[in-house]
Amino acid sequence: MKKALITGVTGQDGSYLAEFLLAKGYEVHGIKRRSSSFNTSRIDYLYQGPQDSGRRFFLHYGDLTDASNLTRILQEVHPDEIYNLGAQSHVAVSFECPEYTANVNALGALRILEAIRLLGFQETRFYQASTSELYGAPQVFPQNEDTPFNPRSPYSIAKLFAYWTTVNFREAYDLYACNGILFNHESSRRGETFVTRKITRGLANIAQGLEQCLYLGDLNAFRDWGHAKDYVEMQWLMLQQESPRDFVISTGLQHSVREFLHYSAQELGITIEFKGRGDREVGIVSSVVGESAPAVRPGDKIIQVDSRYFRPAEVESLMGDASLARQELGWAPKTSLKELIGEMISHDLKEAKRNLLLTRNGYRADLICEE
Ligand code: NDP
Ligand code: GDR
Repeated sequence: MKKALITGVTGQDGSYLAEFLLAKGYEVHGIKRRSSSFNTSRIDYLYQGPQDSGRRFFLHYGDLTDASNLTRILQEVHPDEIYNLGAQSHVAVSFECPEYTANVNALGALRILEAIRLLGFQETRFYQASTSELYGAPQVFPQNEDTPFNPRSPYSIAKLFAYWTTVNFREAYDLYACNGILFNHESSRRGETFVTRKITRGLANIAQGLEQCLYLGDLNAFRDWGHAKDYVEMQWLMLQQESPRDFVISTGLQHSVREFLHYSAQELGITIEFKGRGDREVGIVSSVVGESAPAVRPGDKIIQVDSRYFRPAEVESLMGDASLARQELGWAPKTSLKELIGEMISHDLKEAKRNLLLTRNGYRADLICEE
């Protein structure tokens, strides 16, 4: 039975990858951080108790900033494959915490690669979660494996270090180490502060009357959005090749944040018209059809641009060319943007309805805790 170790197993991709590898028959080990509240909600459904004789999913406490911990876990598990998905993954937050971001995203990758080398695990294969943010402000469209990098945030600068460290360990020590340069991928498990989930969750709450207005930053940024579930399969495939190589994974289509907003609103039967410019821009409801948004009326202001969400340096436009992955790995995205948005809205609408029901029926967390 093959063994995989996943850093960032509690995150969006980590949860899908763990599910995928377990279904393939792997023994899966994940590293989770100690936190004062539960942080395993995305993987709880995969949990197997210590009494389960067929147990193949194991969690270890650890942190990418802690080299001795990582080395010990590697030594104990001796994995065939390591997927380094752990990161401070929020670009805007990286401007607030640049040093921490560098420690986790840049040195974290180095720490794992050094542990592989020092333990003499020459057969262990390593996947690094690289990113389209490396391209930053690209001069070439669409971007592929040969497009020059031009990172524009502490997040992507740290990821650039990890990218080159991965290449360096491949060249210097002959390790099977490769980078997946993944463009944005989303799902109903996406963190709530990334723009897609912020939009689907915010609009669903507004539709049900739980919120009045959604505050957003740059609506004119363009991204190439795919589905996370499709993308983790590629992470695995990259480690199954004869020799290691870096691959771009993307859909090859781009849309603006504004378009994502329109499509999400449409799923709820809401049409929005934009008025004003810059940080004075607002989105007003022009019509509502169907029954998904009972709390919304024409004329409601439900979107407000807020300069607090602008970034010191913005990445305006990204679109990937995944021809190499198409050729070598048989890559083709399975989920369209419309399907992705449909899934996210449907999930967040269900959540909003549940929360509304709890609020209406007098649910009060403080009372329940006191019992
Ligand atoms: P998430 O933010 O959902 O997950 C990040 C994971 O990293 C979480 O499990 C988090 O733990 C963990 N983590 C954070 N800090 C540390 C640390 N110091 N030590 C150990 N673990 C840590 O990200 P995604 O799942 O979306 O992305 C996975 C990887 O892919 C990331 O490296 C990201 O940068 C990269 N990437 C993502 C893309 C995307 O569009 N999703 C595109 C390209 C690259 P906790 O749950 O406790 O916070
Ligand atoms: P990104 O994703 O920075 O591409 O990084 P995010 O969803 O945060 O931003 C995408 C674009 O939307 C604009 N935007 C907003 N973003 C957020 N978060 N909140 C807002 O209110 C808002 N309004 C507009 C942003 O300015 C940006 O242009 C993601 C992460 O998963 C990284 O880890 C990964 O490497 C890249 O995708 C590929």
